[in-house]
Amino acid sequence: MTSVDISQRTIRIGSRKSQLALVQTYWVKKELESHFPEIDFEVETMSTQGDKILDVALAKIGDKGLFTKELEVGMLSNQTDFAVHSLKDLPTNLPEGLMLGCVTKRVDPADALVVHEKHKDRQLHTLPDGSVIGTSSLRRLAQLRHHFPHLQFKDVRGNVNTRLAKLDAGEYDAIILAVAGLQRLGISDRIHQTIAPEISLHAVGQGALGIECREGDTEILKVIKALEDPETRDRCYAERAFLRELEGGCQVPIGVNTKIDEDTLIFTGMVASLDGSKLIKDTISGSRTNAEQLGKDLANRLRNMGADEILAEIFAQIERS
Ligand code: DPM
Repeated sequence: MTSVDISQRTIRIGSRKSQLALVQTYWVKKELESHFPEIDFEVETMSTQGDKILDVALAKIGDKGLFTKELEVGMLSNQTDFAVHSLKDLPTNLPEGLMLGCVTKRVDPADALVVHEKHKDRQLHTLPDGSVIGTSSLRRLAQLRHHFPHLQFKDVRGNVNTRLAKLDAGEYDAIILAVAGLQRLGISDRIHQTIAPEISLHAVGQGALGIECREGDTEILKVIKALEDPETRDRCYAERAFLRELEGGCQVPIGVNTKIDEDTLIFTGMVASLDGSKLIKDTISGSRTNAEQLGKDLANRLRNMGADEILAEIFAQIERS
């Protein structure tokens, strides 16, 4: 096999244009430049469908690569060499010819409560009856409804900054955002309460970055693998196998929590009905070398505990809408 001399080549990175996407992509670029000072990296920005459609609830548009498709076309047409995503936005099944080449070290995967100034002395359980919480995540909605029936929920779309502006303008009493996004944007001071996993399990892949590249592009793979964190990778592969087995995307309230203790992976997963009235949750543990199998096994356990019915109900509801 003739190998291309990678140092002769400029590597092009595809990214969305949002501030968070750019922060993430430039972080990857900077890290790779320090590993490979001889290589030139260039960023190419693109808008995705998810950036353009801002007036429709996330769950209604579906989840077939809403935030990733245009970046994938860029790679398949050799316009770019790899793309940086929030791993939680990357579907569990990728288009033919592409692969998940690297999972970076995860930061705090929890969700955060961000409140309007007038509620600065309150927490989720002490917010006044009927307080309006902004989120378009069915996962957050179902779990919070389950624990806090006194709250109301309203859709909120747009990037993190747009959401914060809507909150500050008084459209909501509070909103829920990922801790990771707020930290990366340098606005962790907006985190009012970190939501414990006992209340709300995070999304699959939350807090990690996923780097997608062409299948079999060994030169590019070698480069991006430099940023892989094996512990995050095993946890996220298990989480993604769990989600794939449940055929869930962002249309279904599914949450997870994973930990690695020595060589053991401890995995909690849950499936809830949209109104939060039914919530099925269980924990499995086993060797981290079987990460994906553990994810599948947990999914099947939840199915046997009744998740199947919940999912069927939700899919029927989506069909009707
Ligand atoms: C996905 C969801 C959301 C994003 C659904 C979910 C949140 C949507 C909402 C799949 N993608 O979490 O249940 O709250 O209305 C997104 C964010 C980040 C990546 C923003 C956020 C940053 C955090 C990270 C949007 N994707 O969740 O606050 O890297 O994990």
